[in-house]
Amino acid sequence: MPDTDELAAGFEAEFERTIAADQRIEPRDWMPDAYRRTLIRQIAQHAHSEIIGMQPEGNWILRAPSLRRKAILLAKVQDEAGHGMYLYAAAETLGVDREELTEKLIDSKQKYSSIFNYPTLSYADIGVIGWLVDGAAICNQVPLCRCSYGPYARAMIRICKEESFHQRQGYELLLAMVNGTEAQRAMVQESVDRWWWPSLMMFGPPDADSPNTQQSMAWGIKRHTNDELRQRFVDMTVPQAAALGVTLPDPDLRWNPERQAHDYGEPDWEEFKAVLAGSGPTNAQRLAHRRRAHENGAWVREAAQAYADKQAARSRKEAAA
Ligand code: BYC
Repeated sequence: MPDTDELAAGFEAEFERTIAADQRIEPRDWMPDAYRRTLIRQIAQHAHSEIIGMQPEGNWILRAPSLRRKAILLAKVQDEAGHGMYLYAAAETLGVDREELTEKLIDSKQKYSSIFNYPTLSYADIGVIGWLVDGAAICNQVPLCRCSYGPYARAMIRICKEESFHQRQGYELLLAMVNGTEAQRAMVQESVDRWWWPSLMMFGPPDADSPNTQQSMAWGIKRHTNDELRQRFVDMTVPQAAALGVTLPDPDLRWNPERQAHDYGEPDWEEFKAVLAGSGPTNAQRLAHRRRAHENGAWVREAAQAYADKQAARSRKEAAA
């Protein structure tokens, strides 16, 4: 019989083999604690982002300018709720429950994406969030469909399909606005000016300051570095901005024929750190709203628990009869 150390070494070797062969780790498989912790951190942060991310756009549902625009926005915000649910479900396969993750979010012990700490000041922000924020999300998330952890990778496939749809609806809205009045065009440009830099920050700190990238890439959780994905986003977005007739607010942005990529300016990393530390323009408001929603939902959780208890008692009685 192998002793405990031999068994542990065997499990670890199997894990390493699976990662090296680019196959998926599933919930039943042995995995190192640090791999599990990294996934819980990233998936929880991702789920929280989807849930908090409903707030900036939700702010415009009652003020959407037509029934069609309202229906589109409602559907998009509902999709974000669905993404949050898939992701909490993926996190649960790692042994944490949603209640615990929600508590951590509202106690500020876990993060959510920096981007949702900025306010939505005009209706153009709805189009720009779809175009830039969902656009950045797609660049970041498509490679996550190949993440080494099966449940996360599978959740990302559906999420990415919906995010591409969101990006197109945002772009379509902006196309309508830039083909409208001078005031509408100015509204779009003003919104792009506010969202451009925060969108670049979504990809995380520069590679040199990213403590998790190297290990996450070795484990196949991340497939590209933060800077690689940021570059991909800039290159994808520049021609889309030209087609819309808007200017991206970066004087250093230009095509570099040698690199076959755009050079671009440095985001304000001090601002990024301040937002992560909780002092962004809407951090306090977003968390207060989430706390309120959680408290207001207490009766739903209690009712669901009472129903589950009743069903369980009935099954026990039937089994005993
Ligand atoms: N915001 O070592 P790093 C959406 C944290 S929602 C906040 O590079 P990592 C949508 C990072 O967590 C889409 N925190 O980390 C929804 C780490 O924290 P710790 C949201 C950030 O994990 C509604 C520390 O900084 N997408 O699309 O290797 C409406 C050091 O960073 C951020 C995801 O969540 C940030 N921007 O890489 C519309 C994607 N960046 O260790 C749209 C999944 C970094 O101090 N996540 N941090 O606790 C990822 O791909 C990776 O976690 C990241 C960061 C690329 C974001």
